[in-house]
Amino acid sequence: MGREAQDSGGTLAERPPSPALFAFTKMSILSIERPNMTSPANALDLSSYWMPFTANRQFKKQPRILVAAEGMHYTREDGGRIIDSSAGLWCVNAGHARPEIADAVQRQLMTLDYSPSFQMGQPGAFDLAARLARLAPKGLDRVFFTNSGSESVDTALKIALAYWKAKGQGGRFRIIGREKGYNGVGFGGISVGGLVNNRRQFAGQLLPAVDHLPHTWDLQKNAFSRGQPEHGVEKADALEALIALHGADTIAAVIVEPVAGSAGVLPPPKGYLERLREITEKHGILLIFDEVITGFGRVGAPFAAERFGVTPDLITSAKGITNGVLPMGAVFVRREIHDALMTGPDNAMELFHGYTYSAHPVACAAALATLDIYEREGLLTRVRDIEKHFEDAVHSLRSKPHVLDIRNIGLMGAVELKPREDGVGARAYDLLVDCFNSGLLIRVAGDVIAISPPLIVTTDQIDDIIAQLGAAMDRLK
Ligand code: PXG
Repeated sequence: MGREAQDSGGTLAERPPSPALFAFTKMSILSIERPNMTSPANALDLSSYWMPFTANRQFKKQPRILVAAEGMHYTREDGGRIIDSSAGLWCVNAGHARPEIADAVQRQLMTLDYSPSFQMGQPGAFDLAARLARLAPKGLDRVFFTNSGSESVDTALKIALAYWKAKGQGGRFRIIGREKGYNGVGFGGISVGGLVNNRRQFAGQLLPAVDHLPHTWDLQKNAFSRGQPEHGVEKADALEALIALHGADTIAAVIVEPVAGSAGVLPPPKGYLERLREITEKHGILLIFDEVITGFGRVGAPFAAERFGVTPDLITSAKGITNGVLPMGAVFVRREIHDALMTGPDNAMELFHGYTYSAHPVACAAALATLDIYEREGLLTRVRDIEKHFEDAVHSLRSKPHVLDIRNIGLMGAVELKPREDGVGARAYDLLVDCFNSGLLIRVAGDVIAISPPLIVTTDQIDDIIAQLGAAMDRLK
């Protein structure tokens, strides 16, 4: 028995194998035959794991367990393969199980597994920041590392506040978010965000000096829009009204997703982001784009800022930065904002902020290997070549039962269903279960089905996803 085994009271090898792991091992060996296996979930103890954003009791009565993934597909515990139409949770942009990333991670683990990020550095952090700075819109070439989108959002908000303090304008403390916005789940993120379910359990302790722009969803005028909707540029003018109400000199920043993701794919109305930029510039307010979903190629450019030709002052990112394989996020900051904080004596810390795992060496290695793949395979711009095919495919579902709206931009599509009498989300949940069992992983939010496959998806695979989804919609009550 090895020393570790004695110390820890048992290695993995000594314990009875987890049923899921057992299933996976069996499947790897028998992957050609793919035998019908009985459900190992029956043997799993499901009780201790409190699952995030999940109806735990419903799930545990009818669990859906994934045990492996490769390329465009997941493998269920019964050995069935299902095509991934959501890139995991919008993050696996280069597809699953890329050996280059696995190799880089393994090498890094055996070279420098962890190193402190405060008062110390490691080469990967500097390499990655420099590389990301070259990808980012011009001027946003200073990079702060986090471990998630939520941390990126809170970091960006804190940088915005610290910037104004450093400029002697600490009276600019107010932050403007947007209705239906999803900016993660930290207190900062849910305060500026605008999805009521994410806020109401915590109401009473949200950030106080926050206001919201109206959302841009307009079914009456924009239903079944392809790409950016025609109507709604004037929704940006609401910022002028908030400025008139609060005074520009109290507003630090405006934060919006360039394309609202979790709210159900709401592309910006034509001219809307330009108008927001114009107004923020006029009043000296910082503009933050939350690109946790749209960053890293999802809309056909490294960042949505580049796709739409509107440059904010800060960009938050995460997800696709490591192809989803390890947690990481990054905040891109305009150089002048960074430089405004680089004042005072050299031995003074400029920003009292950071995480134990900021610029984690293994995450940096994964991100560098991911960027290699993105660049080598042209994935950060590939979506421009396939988005017309994707758009036509998604909109071909228009005549299916229960469809209320269809929207798309880049490789983000949404099919919104009419809610059923037994509750918002019930119909889409039934669809998710049917799809899962019949061979398709979809992501639903309320009654909106979001389709956002890995950026490696072929046009044939897009057709397969839409055919499977359409067939499941035909079966839907
Ligand atoms: N900002 C945006 C725009 C996001 O979409 C976050 C911040 C928070 O990221 P983290 O890494 O803290 O989760 C997100 C996350 C979905 C879905 O299906 C969306 C997200 C996460 C999980 C599911 O809509 N977005």
